[in-house]
Amino acid sequence: MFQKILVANRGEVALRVMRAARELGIKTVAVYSTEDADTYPVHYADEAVCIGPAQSNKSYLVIPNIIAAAKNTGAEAIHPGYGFLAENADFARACVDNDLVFIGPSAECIERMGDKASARETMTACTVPTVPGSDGICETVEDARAFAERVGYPVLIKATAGGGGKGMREVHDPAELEAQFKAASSEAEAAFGNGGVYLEKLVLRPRHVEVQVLADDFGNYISLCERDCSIQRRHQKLLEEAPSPALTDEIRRAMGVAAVKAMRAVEYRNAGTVEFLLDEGGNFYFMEMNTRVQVEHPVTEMVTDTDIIKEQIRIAAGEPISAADRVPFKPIGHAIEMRINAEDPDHGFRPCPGTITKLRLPGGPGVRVETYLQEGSKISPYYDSLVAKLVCHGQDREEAIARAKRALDEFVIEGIATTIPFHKRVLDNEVFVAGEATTDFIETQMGDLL
Ligand code: MV4
Repeated sequence: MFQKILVANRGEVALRVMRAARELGIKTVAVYSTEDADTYPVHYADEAVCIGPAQSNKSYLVIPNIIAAAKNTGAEAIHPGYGFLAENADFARACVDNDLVFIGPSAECIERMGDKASARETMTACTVPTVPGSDGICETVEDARAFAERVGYPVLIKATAGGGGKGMREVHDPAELEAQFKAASSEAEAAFGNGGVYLEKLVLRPRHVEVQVLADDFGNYISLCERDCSIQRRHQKLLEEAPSPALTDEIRRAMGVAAVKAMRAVEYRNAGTVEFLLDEGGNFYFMEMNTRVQVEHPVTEMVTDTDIIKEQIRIAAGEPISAADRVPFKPIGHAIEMRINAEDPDHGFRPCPGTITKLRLPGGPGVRVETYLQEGSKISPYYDSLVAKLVCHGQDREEAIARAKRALDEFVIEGIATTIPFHKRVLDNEVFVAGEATTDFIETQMGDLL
């Protein structure tokens, strides 16, 4: 096992990783921008190294500074958290080139899954279901038109360098195809420097269901069941739950098998997630593979009684997954995560940086709060607005919802606006309570918020 690791991140995830390391008897090194000098994760770490000014592209995204911090402190491995450099193949490679272990998959896997058209081709080749569409990039409008006619309208044009919804265009009428193709391609070129697009049949009113997988050096590939992340606004997830209320045991099993097949096909190592779209007929299709640990991992931890971050560290150190003797996993009860963002839901979710003047965290059975906040904490305008995650577990979905409402009522954050009032409304919504929310939930059910 490692003696010391560096955490290349900030905020709640930096703290989460350090807590796991400490339980494993590993010393931790924090890196921080001048803006974050006085935050809890920096104080919590055994050592801390300043890597630059507030702007991420001068601190948390500067690969040489982070590598130097690791070398100078004698860290043996780097955990990237999520966001920042977590899915940057150059960073994974820079670690390896400097004799540091990157706690995540290989640079090759990151690269291969980062290109969405090639990820799709890889999945089709290993018989993981994909939405009918183009095999690879559509070079010309004529290409796109041929595929659209084959699979039938409506279709969705997607950027191969995209993901997370950027550079995506729906086409409902053949007459719009050319304009939307050109728009998607130039948007992708501007955003990613890669104008490549591909095409899929549009799945109507889908749910977003993703499977958490762990893979070690000993050939163990295990599925930790799924999360339902259908409650999103402009591709930002707001509430996630496990298990998905939309899956039967049969679909759950089939989706787990498909996810493991996807991971094996690319010889994946460490923790990863396979995203699927689930249609109204119970059919599921591969969307993307996320080659990092995700914000919503705690709901999976709660329903599988695992510590995903500790498993990641064990795997990276060449040890077997400790949960490997507990397969197949069957979810235990139900868990819901609510993202508490420093955003004002009454004003289009606009970011609300500021100082926390009062803070009371909820507690009691089945309640977990992931946060780096303390009374007096300043929420910086330089970074994303996630300030806490409230994760509630119950014996069943009904108890998890009741607990989540109770915990939200206990939660006091003064000095900034947060998404707490939004979550209270979701938990009271009849479509959500019935377990029937699809990806258009916020638009169709919370319309008055927009
Ligand atoms: C789709 C789709 C419908 N049909 N693909 C959005 C981001 C990217 N991960 C894939 N996305 C979608 N792909 C086909 N063929 C609908 C979406 C989509 C979506 C997916 C998951 C969660 C929220 C979403 C919101 C809008 C669109």
